[in-house]
This record gives sequence, C-alpha cells and structure tokens, in this order.
Amino acid sequence: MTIKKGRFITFEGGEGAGKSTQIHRLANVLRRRGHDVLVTREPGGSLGAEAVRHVLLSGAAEEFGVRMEAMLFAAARSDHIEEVIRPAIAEGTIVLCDRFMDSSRVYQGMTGNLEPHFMRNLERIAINGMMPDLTLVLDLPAEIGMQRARARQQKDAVPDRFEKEELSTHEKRREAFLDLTRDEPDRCKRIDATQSEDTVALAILVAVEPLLDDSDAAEPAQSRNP
Ligand code: Z5A
Repeated sequence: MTIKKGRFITFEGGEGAGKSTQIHRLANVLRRRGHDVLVTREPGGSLGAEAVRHVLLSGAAEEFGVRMEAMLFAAARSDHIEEVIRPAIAEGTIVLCDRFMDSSRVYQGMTGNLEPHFMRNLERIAINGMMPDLTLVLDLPAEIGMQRARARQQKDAVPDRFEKEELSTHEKRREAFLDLTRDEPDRCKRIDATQSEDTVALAILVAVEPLLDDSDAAEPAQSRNP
C-alpha cells in the first residue's frame, strides 16, 4: 500500500494580488489530476478561527493594540491548524491556504513593529511544526493591488481594518514579503502578479509541480491548462 503524502501550500502577498483567484485555479487543475484538495484561508478556515476573523477584520480588536491582534491571529491559526489543516494533510490532501504565518510576520511583526523574539515565539506555538512546504508570494506594486481590490468591491463597501491603511504601509509590506523570498528561497517563491491571470497561473503550476507526486493522484492528468 502506498501512503499518500499531503502537501501544504500557502499563498501570500498584498491586497488584490490575486491570491484567491489563483488558489481556485490551482485547486481546479489539481482536482482534474485526481488529487484531493482543500482550499482554506486565514484568518479563518475553522469554526473558531472564523469567529476570530470577524473580530480582527472589523477592527474591533484594533483599540487593544497590535500585540493583542497578533495573539488573536495566532489563536485563530492554532485552531485552524489543529482542527482542519493537520487532519487534512494526514489524509493525503493538498491544502491550499490563502495567507498564513508570513502574513503575521509582515503585518504584525514588520509593519506592526512587534519585537522579533515575541513574534518568533508566538509563531512557534501557533504553528506547532506545521510549516508550509511551499509559499507562493504574489508580488505586485501596492497601488495596483489596491486598485484591483477597489474595483472588485461593492460601491458602498467599507474598507476593512487593514485595507484602510496608507499606501506607503502597503508598499513596506510588499518589501517585507520580498525579503522573505530572499531569506527563505527554498520555501518562498516570488510570482510576478502583474502578469495576466493565465500567465500567473502557469508560473504557479511550474512552482508547484516539483512538489507533486502524481502517483498519489487517483487518476491521470486530464488537462494541464491551469
Ligand atoms: N492578516 C494579518 O494582518 N495577519 C495575519 O496573520 C493574517 C492576515 C493571516 C485578510 O484580508 C487581512 O488580514 C489582510 C491581512 C490581514 N488584510 N489586508 N489587507 P482578506 O482575507 O479579506 O483579503 P486579502 O487576503 O487581503 O485578499 P484580497 O484583497 O481579497 O485579494 P486577493 O485574494 O489577493 O485577490 P483576488 O480577490 O484574487 O483578486 C482581486 C481582484 O483582482 C479581482 O477582481 C480579480 O478578478 C482581479 N485579478 C486577479 N488576478 C488578476 C490579474 N492577474 N490581472 C488583473 N486582475 C486580476
């Protein structure tokens, strides 16, 4: 009997970078190839974490400070991992997650100015060994990402806790995500997200392929178009 290997792939980047779009495209390709795929997101992805998501994105926790927000993101992450991600991976599922620990490193650690040792300890406790096999950093100028996100929004939608921040803050985050691709090149791959959706999808598939063991899949590939 072969043991199917689960995989854990995370998508990171600024707002409007195309993470949700590309996760769903990749999930469709992998499912057509016969893989079990779970699409999930942070903050959220489990019952407990979805409850915390609302507290964080509505801005209800903002007045209690960035340290409190960081701990709430970590609590949500821990619940998400233990309730959803770890069990799925143990069953051989490919888990695709829209944001994960690198968002905490960038949003709370870097632009939130929290101390590195505090962030490292929080991350270690929250992820409890569940490191992504691959992290795809969708990179584009913050201004383009904001424009895309605004164009998608309903006319009277209110920007969330993080969307309303200054463009310069979003640009700093872009740089921090790029630093990750330089610091951890084996895990974190930069994807040029200014390109067309089809081109980005292809670049993502090229980055993911080495991780796949298609002998794990239930049936042969039917299509290679992402
Ligand atoms: N956060 C944090 O601070 N700490 C943490 O630990 C975690 C998160 C986990 C969650 O926001 C917020 O929480 C996030 C960071 C913080 N805040 N911000 N900002 P969210 O879940 O509500 O949203 P998001 O993660 O920022 O994603 P998004 O804004 O929804 O964008 P996206 O998923 O990357 O993009 P999209 O929805 O796929 O695409 C946006 C639009 O662009 C859409 O109309 C697409 O059709 C279009 N699009 C997509 N690709 C292309 C290309 N290639 N060309 C042209 N147009 C495109």
